[in-house]
Amino acid sequence: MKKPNVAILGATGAVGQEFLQLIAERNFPFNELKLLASERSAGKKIDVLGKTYTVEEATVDSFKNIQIALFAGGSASKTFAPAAVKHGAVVIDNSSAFRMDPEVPLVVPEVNPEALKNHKGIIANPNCSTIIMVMALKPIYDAVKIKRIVVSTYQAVSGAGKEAIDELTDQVRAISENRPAVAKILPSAGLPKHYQMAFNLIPQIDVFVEDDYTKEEMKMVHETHKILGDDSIAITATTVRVPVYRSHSESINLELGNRLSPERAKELLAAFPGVIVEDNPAEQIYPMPLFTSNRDEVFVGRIRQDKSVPYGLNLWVVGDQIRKGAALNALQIAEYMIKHNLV
Ligand code: 3JN
Repeated sequence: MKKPNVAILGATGAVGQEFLQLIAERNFPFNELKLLASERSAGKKIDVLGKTYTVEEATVDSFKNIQIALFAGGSASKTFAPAAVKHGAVVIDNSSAFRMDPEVPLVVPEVNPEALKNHKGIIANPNCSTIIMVMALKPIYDAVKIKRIVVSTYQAVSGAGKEAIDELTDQVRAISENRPAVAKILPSAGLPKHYQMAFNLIPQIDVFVEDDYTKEEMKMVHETHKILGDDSIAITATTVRVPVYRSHSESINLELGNRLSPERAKELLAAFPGVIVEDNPAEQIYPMPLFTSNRDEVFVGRIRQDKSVPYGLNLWVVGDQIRKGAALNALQIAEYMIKHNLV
């Protein structure tokens, strides 16, 4: 196809800004670029590749003559995705609005690109914690299947937005200056109670839903089933906010369908596109969020046998949740669709 006209909805937020950075970095092909946001951000000027763009207020008519619409996430997706599709655009949406819709592909390009084939206009980008986990699971799943997953996450504050980043900074500064730390945002802005994030962990991400699990935990369960196309995997998740700015980490315990040595697991992971194995206990080499931020790949280390069950394996997985967990994955979907004439 000729170069697409691209619209970015939510261009001024963290994921929107990452889209723009990646479009420049990756030389993403586009003809026209339209930056859209809510009324509040309309009029802002943003430079992309040496050209200044003015952010426009998104309306249902913003998507006329757009071939690819990248949605940064949030509640606007529900309104604007059907409108964009009506105008003939393909929407790649970062929100959870359409993820579990059976008509909507939920895609990580390295894992299940085949799901894109029969799309109906909307493609869903999975939740960031899910993307980072399935990148490490896929090569193992293909080799020996997976019977059960026990995952605990250590999620950076940037996953909760810019206000949460500022809150952590303000709290650290206040505490170091012997002033009281103010908590108004975390675990989540709309909740009745807020807790100090600095020097603390908060075992709640998003609201509580079924059986005292959080919504984030249940997203990891349902989305992993859909992406791997296997509902028989037993999955349980605990999602935790940690005082880290960027990059989510995950401790993943697996019960496999067959024997797989840690050495073979390392080989399979190292050969998987988009994964880097960082694992050398003798040299104290393992992934850490401070060093994986602004990187495209998902990093896996601490790969070792879990001897408490017949075929157990432990992994420590870290990835930049704004890149691979959001904007990069969505852009890779767009690149794949352009390459395979699916737009
Ligand atoms: O908290 C995090 O680290 C990730 C947050 C994800 C998120 C936050 C608000 C709404 C999502 C998501 O992508 O699942 C959504 C949503 O679209 O439901």
